[in-house]
Amino acid sequence: MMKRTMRVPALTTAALLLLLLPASQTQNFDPAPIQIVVRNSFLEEEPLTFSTHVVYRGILLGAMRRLMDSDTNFKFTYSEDPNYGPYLESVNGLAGKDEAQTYWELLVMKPDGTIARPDVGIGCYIPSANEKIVFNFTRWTKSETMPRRTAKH
Ligand code: B12
Repeated sequence: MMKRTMRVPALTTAALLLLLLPASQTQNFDPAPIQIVVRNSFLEEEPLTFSTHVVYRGILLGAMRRLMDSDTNFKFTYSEDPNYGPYLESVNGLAGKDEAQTYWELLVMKPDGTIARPDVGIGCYIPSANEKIVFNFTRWTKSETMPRRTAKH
């Protein structure tokens, strides 16, 4: 009997609290839709665009794997760096080559059109909803490798 009278007010209070929470404080755990754009900076070709998603706070590599499993037009390979994790080696059969100083650069276009160059790779980057992840096949410049031991780029 005692238990019953304690429970009802506690539940009511919890329900009331939920109702009173401002929308800004309720979290959205939905998957985030993103696009993956594959671009070769040496060719005039139209970039390829794919739609996929990341799970809540999921990493880009997860979305790439999901896309590769569901769409035969998107393939990639990566190697495992002992310090920095997954390094994107090839996309759709085209691989970066040290001798030619080519690599797949990771860029991100935000919904407002601004382009950023993440300072982490595909295994650490956590995309936000509606970002366009751009894999840009390009060549690195001397300034990117000269300050090897000290600088960031
Ligand atoms: C040179 C360099 C590059 C060159 C490497 C070319 C080459 N073959 O020499 C190029 C331009 C290709 C490059 C690319 C990228 N890089 Co870089 N790179 C460096 C730099 C300046 C020096 C690395 C080096 O030569 N070390 C000395 C050698 C002897 O050691 P090493 O272990 O053999 O070095 C290898 C690894 O560092 C690897 N590598 C280089 N960059 C990256 C990035 C990732 C994510 C991985 C897994 C491996 C990796 O390539 C090196 C040569 O084989 C470092 C910063 C620094 N000062 O250390 C950043 C650094 C390692 N790069 C970084 C990043 C973020 C990237 C990119 C993701 C940038 C982008 N947005 O596109 C891409 C990788 C994209 C991909 N395909 O996965 C970050 C990594 C941070 C992190 N925790 O993930 C660093 C620390 C710079 C930073 N922003 O702080 N990079």
